Amino acid sequence: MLIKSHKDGFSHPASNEITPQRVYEGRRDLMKLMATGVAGAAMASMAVRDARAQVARPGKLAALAGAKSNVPGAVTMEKLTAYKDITSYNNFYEFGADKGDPAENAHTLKTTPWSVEVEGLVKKPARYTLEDLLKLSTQEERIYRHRCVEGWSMVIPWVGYSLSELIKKVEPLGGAKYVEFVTLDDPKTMPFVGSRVLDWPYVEGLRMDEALHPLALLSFGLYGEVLPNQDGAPVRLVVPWKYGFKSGKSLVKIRFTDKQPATAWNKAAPAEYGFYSNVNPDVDHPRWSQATERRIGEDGLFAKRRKTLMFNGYEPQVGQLYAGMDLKKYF
Ligand SMILES: Nc1nc2c(c(=O)[nH]1)N[C@H]1C(S)=C(S)[C@@H](COP(=O)(O)O)O[C@H]1N2
Ligand SMILES: [Mo]
Repeated sequence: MLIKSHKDGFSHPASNEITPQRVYEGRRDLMKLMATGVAGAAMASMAVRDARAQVARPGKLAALAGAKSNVPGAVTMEKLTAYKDITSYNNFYEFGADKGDPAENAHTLKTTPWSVEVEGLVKKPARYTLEDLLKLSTQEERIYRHRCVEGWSMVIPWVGYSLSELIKKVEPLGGAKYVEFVTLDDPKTMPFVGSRVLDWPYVEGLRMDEALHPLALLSFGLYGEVLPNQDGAPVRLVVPWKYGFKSGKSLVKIRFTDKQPATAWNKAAPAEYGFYSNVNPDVDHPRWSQATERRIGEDGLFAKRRKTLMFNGYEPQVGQLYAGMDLKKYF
């Protein structure tokens, strides 16, 4: 059943007890009720709830509304990972290599002013300010599974719109076969870009048809709020059928090219991280199996690892992109 009990969602806790996740889930329950036509007095409390949420938000993040998505596969009904886990267990090497480092260090990231340069093989190269980007298309909520190559996973309610919306606006030329994503490389605000783990800036890439797939998301928020810095503020990519490292954070440049981009992890360890990096339980990492995953938040004593799904469960939507390709060779 989709409808949850009222007990947890609609009680009236003191404002200091409200976490972004509780506010959000209350709203989510309400939306489900409204969809079934059962909403009543609960609606009136929404404004109050929102006002309280402003006070209760620890990071003082602004609300970012996302309409429901109609893109097939864009909303999984699986249990959401807690806001706290999504924002405190991160990979963002510019701020350190431990999972807790980004939450601790990324407050130095300066997200205003911000702009994204669109260049290369396009008819309309342009520099988009963040404000331009936010207005470019309708923000939607996408609830995606997120699978890190290290073997853990989450379920994250992102807010954003399909990357294809931006691509259509800039009109790629016929010769554009790939898209390169360059992320911020600022030694003044990012303490670890001097480290030699990676060749900075962090660069990622997609084939043009992958970039145009409606599930490839340009994201500005999560849990109905703007992205916290540690999750890639103010704008990042989310490619749900690929390992997490394909989803570059804090994007500053999008470049259209005729050659497969040299990507950060592929350059650092080509035998371990391929260009495609589609989630694939049958292709192990040279140092560990990819057959199963640990869902963050489920790590109690009796928690079982889950089976990892082909293309992270998005095979019905994206399988066609790879028809006839040897996925062991093009891993
Ligand atoms: N710029 C940049 N983007 C990045 C990374 C990074 O280190 N730097 N890490 C990647 C990896 S390995 C993962 S799993 C995801 C993590 O995103 P999250 O912390 O929002 O869950 O971001 C990806 N994007
Ligand atoms: Mo990752």
